Amino acid sequence: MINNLDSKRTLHFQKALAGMVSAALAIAFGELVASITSKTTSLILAVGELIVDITPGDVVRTSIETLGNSQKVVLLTVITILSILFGGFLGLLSRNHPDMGYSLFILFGVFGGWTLNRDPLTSTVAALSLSALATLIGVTTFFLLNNVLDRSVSVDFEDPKHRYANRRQFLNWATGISVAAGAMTGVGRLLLKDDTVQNIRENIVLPDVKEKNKPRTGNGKTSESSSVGTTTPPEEPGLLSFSEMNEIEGISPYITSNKDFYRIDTALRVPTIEPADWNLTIDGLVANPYELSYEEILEMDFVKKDVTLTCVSNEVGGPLVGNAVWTGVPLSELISKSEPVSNAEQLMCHSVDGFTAGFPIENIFDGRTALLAVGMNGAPLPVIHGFPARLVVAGLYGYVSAVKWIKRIEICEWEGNNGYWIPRGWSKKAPIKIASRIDVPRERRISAGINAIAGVAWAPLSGVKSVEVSFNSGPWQECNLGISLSGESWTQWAHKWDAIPGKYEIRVRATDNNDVVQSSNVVSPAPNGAEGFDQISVRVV
Ligand SMILES: Nc1nc2c(c(=O)[nH]1)N[C@H]1C(S)=C(S)[C@@H](COP(=O)(O)O)O[C@H]1N2
Ligand SMILES: [Mo]
Repeated sequence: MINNLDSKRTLHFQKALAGMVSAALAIAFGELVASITSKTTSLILAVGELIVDITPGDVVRTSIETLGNSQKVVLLTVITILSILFGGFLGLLSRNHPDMGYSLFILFGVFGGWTLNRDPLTSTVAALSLSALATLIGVTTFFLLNNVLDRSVSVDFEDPKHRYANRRQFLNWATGISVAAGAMTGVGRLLLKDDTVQNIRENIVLPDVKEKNKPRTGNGKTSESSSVGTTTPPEEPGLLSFSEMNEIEGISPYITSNKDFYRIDTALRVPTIEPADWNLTIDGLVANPYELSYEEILEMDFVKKDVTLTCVSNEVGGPLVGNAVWTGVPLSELISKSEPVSNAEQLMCHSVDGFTAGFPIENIFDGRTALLAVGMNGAPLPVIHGFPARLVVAGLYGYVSAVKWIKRIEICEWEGNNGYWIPRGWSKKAPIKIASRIDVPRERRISAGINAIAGVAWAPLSGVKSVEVSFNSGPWQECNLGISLSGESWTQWAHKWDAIPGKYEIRVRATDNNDVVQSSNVVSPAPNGAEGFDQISVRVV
């Protein structure tokens, strides 16, 4: 009797195992194929994309918009585990309802194919073939394993020797298939490390720039990559040079290096694009739609501009902001050439991975920097920042403007045409709000004496006029400002503090060149950007 119960439980476990192993093999096949060819994405990624897409905007809009790299890995891992567990469930189900087990397995494959087909980089043919093959492999494995099991059951109580032999045979199979699935996934991961695009990128030489930023000196970190002129910057009282500012330990450098620049996007796998296979289409409400290749873009006249880019999801004091030197072609030239017609109101920009962002067409003609950028801090755009080309529009949050891996600029009307984040609860018009951040001191305990309080502030497009700090809600005290080359980029600020022992709450606020003072209202990032004063607590000992 005990023996009977025991083997029943074992059988359940084995049925579940058969389902899990079969699902794992099908998934692993999908991973392997997706890494061999760029014609399709993987089944797991496709399901991940579906989840990111359908997540209701107002529930988790912030967490999805700012989905970090580690969260992406967690998401994909959870999907993989759940899919394998579902396979286990189908295994159990097939014990009493084999037809249902197999049908659901196939349906699972159909669902996978449907999600694959949604992926903008996967053609319908590729989606159908991959999902059909993966399902076939999964179902066949499931069938074979079930057969081995059923054989072991039929002889179960007659001859223990047989039983064990069959059980061992089943476990050997299950182990073998698991190892095969693991190996397929592993090989896939290795193949994915393909650095063709990275190599192409590294060998690109960006052309020289005709129009330059105003001269700047002093910042050793950026002298190579940014436009260094011949005159020295104006010696305004109260303005600290770049080198003086950058000497303050812990302050954000005036130029954020490519490796330190924040990254935000919905891409679960970074699009890798060979410039030779790529072009940019400008069409829609225009008299002269046209296409541009990467080569053609490199032959145009380039400009180089410092622009601060920030994410609407950045919390007060948060890290999702950076200032870089962008090289590229003014959008005003590119769009004028397409001859927009009279009801042209919006640039709807599409990326190769299906992301979209739209902003008013007047923003490219109102004098601000609005670029099709191919260079970042003197180098071709890093792959994660949109190689081969992206948009950078001063004064607008990234989600309405800064499309990476761009492939199309569609000129359209304002009404009825919405970018990716708009139906998900974010504002359609999204100018960057005035903000300031305390970078220094980083420690919560500092020693008495002279200390620096320092950070960055931004207020596109007018620029930062002044920054003040306040101790324990006391009077606002004016800070020293660093040099800022235009209102489009941030300004470093610093305050020399002769600290005496005690506990301090330190707050910062900025004022822009239109005399707009940063407000103390606390506002969360959704729907159009955070507000409030950044604040730190320090103890002076
Ligand atoms: N293709 C694509 N471009 C995109 C996004 C995206 O999800 N996909 N996110 C936008 C958002 S929300 C921001 S804040 C900026 C961030 O650019 P970065 O990663 O280079 O800092 O890219 C924008 N461009
Ligand atoms: Mo963003």
